[in-house]
Amino acid sequence: MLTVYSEDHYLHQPEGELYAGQLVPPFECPKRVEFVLDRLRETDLGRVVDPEAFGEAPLERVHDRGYLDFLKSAWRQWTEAGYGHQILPTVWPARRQRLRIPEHIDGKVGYYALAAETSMVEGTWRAALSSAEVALTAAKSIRDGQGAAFGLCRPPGHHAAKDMYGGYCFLNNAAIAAQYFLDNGADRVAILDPDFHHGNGTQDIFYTRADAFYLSLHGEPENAFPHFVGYADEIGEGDGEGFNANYPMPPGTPFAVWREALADALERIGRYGPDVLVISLGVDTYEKDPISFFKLTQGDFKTYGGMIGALGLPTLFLMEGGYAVEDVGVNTVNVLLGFADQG
Ligand code: SP5
Ligand code: ZN
Repeated sequence: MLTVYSEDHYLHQPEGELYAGQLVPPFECPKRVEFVLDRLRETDLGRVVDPEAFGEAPLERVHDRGYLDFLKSAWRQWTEAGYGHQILPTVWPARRQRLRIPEHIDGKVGYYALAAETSMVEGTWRAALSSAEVALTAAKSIRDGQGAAFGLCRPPGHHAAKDMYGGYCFLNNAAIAAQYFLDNGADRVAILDPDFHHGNGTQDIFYTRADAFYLSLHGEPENAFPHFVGYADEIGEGDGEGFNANYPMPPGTPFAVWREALADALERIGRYGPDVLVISLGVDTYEKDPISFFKLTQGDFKTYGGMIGALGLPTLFLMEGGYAVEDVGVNTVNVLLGFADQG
């Protein structure tokens, strides 16, 4: 299986993450992908290549132009305001306020942010753009006939909506890749999201459409980020009704329960009959993940990779979350190895 990877992710290294009332070293850090790369090389899963440039057109298919311009210019505006540290939101359009875009960068940041744990720095835009190009390059290899590919994306993407960043995400790599498939010959795409967190951004982008079926297994919103979306009764709207499926699960959920949800999701994907499957591959479902509450073991990742492989679909894996840094490589590559055994 081909892996696509860019060193540009090093350009995104925030000073700290707002967590439990403190600035702590970011959970979402470069070491995560270093461990994945090391593990890929140990297991000779296949070649690792650099991404190609795609420009901004594929991003505009998913994101607002104004939002992209904000991401590109936020650091300049922030420093022009006299600020010398990472960009963090401090204010939001709360209930009964107006959704106008303010002029001052403080207002703009609050308008476009969906959470405050995610900081931006000077290189964030470049890193996010390269991460999307990693996803697009891997997608292109599948369009050109490969059965599977892995985009080692960092920063991740599934929390980024049409016009919002947060949850460590800026550009929605999975949505951009799915839209790329639809724009290049696919009629239907399924996006399966086994990351511990609900992919609010991906759900939002495809919520009213039938050409992309989004299915997510995640920590229930009552107890897990992003807290305000991800309930089981969110089934899509209009043309999209029936093409969104959420499987929220409570603290302590073991693999025996989680795999039943996965089996159900895979069965629904099989019935949908997509031309291609995109996997938002977060491994923060791991029992030792520091910010999550499912109980998957290392071997479980291989098992569920095999379950996905048994579908027999062209499959694009894109890296999302996973914060038990030293085990992220083994867990991620276990999914790919399990998939390849079944493929
Ligand atoms: C891509 C991805 O996995 N993003 C996750 C973003 C989560 N950010 C908020 C984390 C808040 C964690 N609070 C958990 C309390 C555990 N004691
Ligand atoms: Zn996650």
